Amino acid sequence: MVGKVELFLKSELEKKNALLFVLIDSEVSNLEASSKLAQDVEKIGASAILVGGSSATDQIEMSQVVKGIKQGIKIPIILFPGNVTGVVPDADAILFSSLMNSENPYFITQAQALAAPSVAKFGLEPLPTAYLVVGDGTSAWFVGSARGIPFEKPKIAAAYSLAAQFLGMRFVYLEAGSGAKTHVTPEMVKTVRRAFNGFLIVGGGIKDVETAESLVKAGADALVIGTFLEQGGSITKLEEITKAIQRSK
Ligand code: 1GP
Repeated sequence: MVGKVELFLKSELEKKNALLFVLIDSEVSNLEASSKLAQDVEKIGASAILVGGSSATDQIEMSQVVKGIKQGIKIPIILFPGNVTGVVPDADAILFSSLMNSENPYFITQAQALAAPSVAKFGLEPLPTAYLVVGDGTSAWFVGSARGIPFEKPKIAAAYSLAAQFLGMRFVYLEAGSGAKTHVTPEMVKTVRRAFNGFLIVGGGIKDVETAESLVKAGADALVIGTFLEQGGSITKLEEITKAIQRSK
């Protein structure tokens, strides 16, 4: 069933061409910094805040960060869990993801089964997502036991995305990994775009206007940016990126 957050993202996409999601890792930013950051990025046009990541495992801290952020913003908070510990109350939705190219079935269906009752209990809107890890050497790749899709094999990513669509998933997240040295190629995004009809999220290693524009031109619906801000990137520069992707389709 399509819920409020998914409808909101779709309506944003009609207005904005492509969306910016900002990732807040609750283990990197403290509560105060996270709340301020969320407010700042909402002002410059971000459409959602993702909270989580593969190394964010302190559920209590994450819960406090989500609660704290929620008070100051109107855009949705979407959980981005790396494990069952990434499911906390007070968020609006969750990327209910299967790491389809994991070698460990735990990350394909078992964590999901363990987490599903809490998702229902907390009233989180599940966004059915194929999480595809591209390349290797990142935390998402290591923690998720992913057999990373090679950057230069876009057809493999497209095949997984088509399989995701056939399985009823409405979101694909092409993930190079947080702080990745190499971002997903526009060629891969283009190939996936041709195969997959749903909402296409791309993230990992994006930190400049040129890259962001090329990924959106290739067909990304939303870009996720995290490390750029964690490493002191300015809101002004993020605003430039946001403006560029909102006009570059
Ligand atoms: C990581 O795709 C997200 O899961 C964001 O990546 O931290 O490299 O921006 P960065």
